[in-house]
Amino acid sequence: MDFKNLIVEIKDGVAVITISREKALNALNKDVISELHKFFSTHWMEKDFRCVVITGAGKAFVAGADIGELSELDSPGACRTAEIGQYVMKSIENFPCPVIAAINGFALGGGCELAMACDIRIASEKAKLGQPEVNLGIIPGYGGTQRLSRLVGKGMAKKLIFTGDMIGAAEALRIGLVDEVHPVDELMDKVMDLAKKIASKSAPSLKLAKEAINRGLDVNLSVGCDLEKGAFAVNFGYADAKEGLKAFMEKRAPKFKHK
Ligand code: CO8
Repeated sequence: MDFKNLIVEIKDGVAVITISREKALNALNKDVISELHKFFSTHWMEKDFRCVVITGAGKAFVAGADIGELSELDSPGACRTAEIGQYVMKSIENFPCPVIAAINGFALGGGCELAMACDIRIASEKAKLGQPEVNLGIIPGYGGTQRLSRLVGKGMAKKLIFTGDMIGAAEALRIGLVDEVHPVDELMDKVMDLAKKIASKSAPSLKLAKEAINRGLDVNLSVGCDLEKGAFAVNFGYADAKEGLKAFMEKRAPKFKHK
């Protein structure tokens, strides 16, 4: 698949997507959004990888939506732009394998929203995160008002969104916006270790676990446990479940076929 703004490398069961629009700190313009859409909507039945990593080229993860493009929008245009961007964020959130954000630098506005649509966020010590939209007289539009409060709680989300302040990686870790922080030169090794470990598990069980967690967060505990029960039952229809359980009984490592 040919992209102008994404570099995609697939190795050891992991697809690494590097957003590469360095002159604008990887800002999400229409082309980047459309290429992300292309990747996440056409790889549903992918056999070559079982985990995805998203990172940015240069000193930024993603410094936001493209401000030049935003400055041209009227109200219907803003609605459509938010709709398309949110659709892409949801396609990442619902992608049938785990997606890790490797936050190498600035993750601001739409960049922070992109990271929040991923399953796990790992940051470098130099990362800076925030929702600075109020500084531009606008609000987040790619799900930030919704996902940030779910991740860090209502008060902290309001503080970040109302002030537009950037926070460093240590503070992001403290409030639960990122899950791990590593020195800059170790970031990708740590992320790849985690991604390869995840990719070594059974693909159907990763997919079912991701679905159960995501859907469960939108419903009450009792309905969530019902969802889990259904997913648990479905899981037993896959050969990998038989293999994993059998391998334990036979005191050997499982050989998952991802089906
Ligand atoms: N959009 C477009 N260009 C950008 C962006 C951006 N978000 N961020 C940086 N750039 C460009 C700069 O204009 C500059 O270009 P040039 O060299 O041509 O002047 C280049 O990238 C390098 O940037 P700086 O020189 O500013 O680099 P610094 O290291 O001095 O500063 C910062 C880095 C602090 C990250 C700074 O660039 C900055 O503040 N950027 C804007 C951050 C921001 O406000 N992001 C939020 C944008 S709004 C948003 O994301 C809304 C999401 C929802 C949209 C919903 C659709 C309706």
